[in-house]
Amino acid sequence: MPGTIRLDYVSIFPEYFDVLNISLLGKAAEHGIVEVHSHDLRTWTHDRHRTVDDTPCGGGAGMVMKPDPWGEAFDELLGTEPDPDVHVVIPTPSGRPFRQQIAAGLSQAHRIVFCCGRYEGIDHRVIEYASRRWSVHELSLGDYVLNGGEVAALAITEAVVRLIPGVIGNPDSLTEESYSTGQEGLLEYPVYTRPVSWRGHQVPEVLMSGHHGRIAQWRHDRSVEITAERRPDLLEP
Ligand code: 6GU
Repeated sequence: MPGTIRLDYVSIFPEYFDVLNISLLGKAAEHGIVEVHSHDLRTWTHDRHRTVDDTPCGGGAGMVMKPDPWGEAFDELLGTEPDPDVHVVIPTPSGRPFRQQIAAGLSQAHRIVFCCGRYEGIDHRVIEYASRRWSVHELSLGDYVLNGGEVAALAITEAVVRLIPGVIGNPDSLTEESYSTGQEGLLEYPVYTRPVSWRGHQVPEVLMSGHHGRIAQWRHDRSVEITAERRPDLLEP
């Protein structure tokens, strides 16, 4: 078995990460492949109201997460020594687009700390400070806005953990998938199972023909067709 990966989540809603104890990820944890720890950012506040936010310097709407609780969270979870093998993931709609290739890279890590911001974001000095010590990834799931980084951190976690050897039973389902992840640049073709006739809808005949070459050609054609319709950007040279 390859080494274990430790995942830490820092958030003002640490209960979001309770779901990691079920499903694929729960099994990975049971087998000792992953170790999950979630933390309440307010642990690292010292005032009566356990304040984690403040008004933005320069004015404007919303609130910004104060740097101090994050600094103390880093001190406790990571110390202050630089270590490029430690990965710090900061989900943010202004991050780089999260892709399968980034998931594959993170699946080789031994340590990932997810920093989940709320409000209008985290004081930028926190990102500067962490970037000087660890490998920081500001990542976005796509062009829409979530209220906080928690749901994004869960999505990123699932994409990463399923790539760790031993987490998915059937390794073929991972290699074939390169087809549909944007790695090979095409979306997945439609799939069918029995019965061949269902409520007046038929399984395409070619799939029942036993001609492997024709089946592969049909699937490729459908992939190109669906990609052209839904993600024409993936077909550009
Ligand atoms: Cl990573 N975070 C937030 N808050 N919103 C998002 C996102 C991330 N990706 C898309 N929208």
